[in-house]
Amino acid sequence: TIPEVQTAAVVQKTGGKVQMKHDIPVKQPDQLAPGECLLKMHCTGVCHTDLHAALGDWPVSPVTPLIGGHEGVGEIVAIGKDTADSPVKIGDRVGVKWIAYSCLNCEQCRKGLEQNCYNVKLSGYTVDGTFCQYLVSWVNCVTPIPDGIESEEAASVLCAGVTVYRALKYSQTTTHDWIVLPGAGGGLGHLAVQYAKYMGRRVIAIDGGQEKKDLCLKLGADAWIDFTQCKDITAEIKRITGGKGAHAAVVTTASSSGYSQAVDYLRDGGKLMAVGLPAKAKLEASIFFTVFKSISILGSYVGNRQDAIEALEIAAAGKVKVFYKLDSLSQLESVYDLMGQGKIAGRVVLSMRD
Ligand code: 8ID
Ligand code: ZN
Repeated sequence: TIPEVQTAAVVQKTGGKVQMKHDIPVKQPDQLAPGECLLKMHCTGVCHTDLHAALGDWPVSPVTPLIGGHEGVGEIVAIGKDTADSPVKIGDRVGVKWIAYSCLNCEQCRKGLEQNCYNVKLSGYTVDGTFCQYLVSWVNCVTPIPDGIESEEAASVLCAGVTVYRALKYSQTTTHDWIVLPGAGGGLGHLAVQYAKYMGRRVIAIDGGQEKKDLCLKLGADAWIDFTQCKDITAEIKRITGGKGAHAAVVTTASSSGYSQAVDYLRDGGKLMAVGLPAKAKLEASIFFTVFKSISILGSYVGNRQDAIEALEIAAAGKVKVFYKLDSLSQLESVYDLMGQGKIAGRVVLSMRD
């Protein structure tokens, strides 16, 4: 049976605290529109994007009251009546990603750029997200979770995994190329290390502190640089790469400092994949050397449905593992505190199972 109300983690006003609310209405099966489905959530990862949303520090504001969260896994318990050609059915385990809904009919969708759909809905930003027990989603936009991967393991693949998988896929690098990963010890970064190694790249991991160093090296990074200690990151990367610099960088830091030397440490023809979303920062790069070195700077924004399926398949095959600490939904506020201080190695996943 589907309850009338549920528990969710709510931010009333951006910048405020997270409150656990126990009286949030659950949309009942007969209220679902065609194409909608209702999920009973198992768990959700906590992404740094959720913290940006809770703080309201981005140039585009989220809805309030805000139920955040956008890397969740649950089970379909109802589908709206008159839903035609649903690719999923009641009982299926599915994932919800940042792109809650894309129309699949506009120019961007037709080109496969579903992230940039003109009618997009964003989980935990423009529509309710996964920090709840029951969530309305859309049958065409949920991601089927393959057998052979636990929900808790799959959750963070749906944002962190998909995002770095796509950034690497479009980095125009090849086997044995050097990729620099600033933010390598964080949620996105630690998966980037693994997807990059799976793709046969050589990885220079950059982050701070012993725990993240141990994690990155355990996950297969070829070299490590501690940004809190290294005086000259460009020189160190040049040294590691035999004087030439790296072929690409996938920057996943939530602060702008991770971007600062990228154009300097890339070799000629290098690609800078911009992924991390510091609040108000500008990208600082020498125009002269961007041109003179034929550098490409590319923004990479989550991924489409196909990217999600591919990223999950690789994880379900055991090639990439989410390093996570399991907690309960009620701990979200303290997770944000640690995240803000850069103290989380890997991810935190919150359980909604009873
Ligand atoms: O589609 C996208 N482009 C997308 C998708 C998902 C998330 C973008 N993001 C954005 C988030 O909004 C956030 O701004 O990517 C950023 C990273 O998200 P995350 O991986 O969830 O955050 P985290 O777990 O806090 O990891 C960030 C890591 O960066 C390190 C920190 O120590 C932490 O481990 N870091 C920082 I902050 N400054 C650094 C620096 N200068 C640094 N590492 C190296 N050099
Ligand atoms: Zn995210």
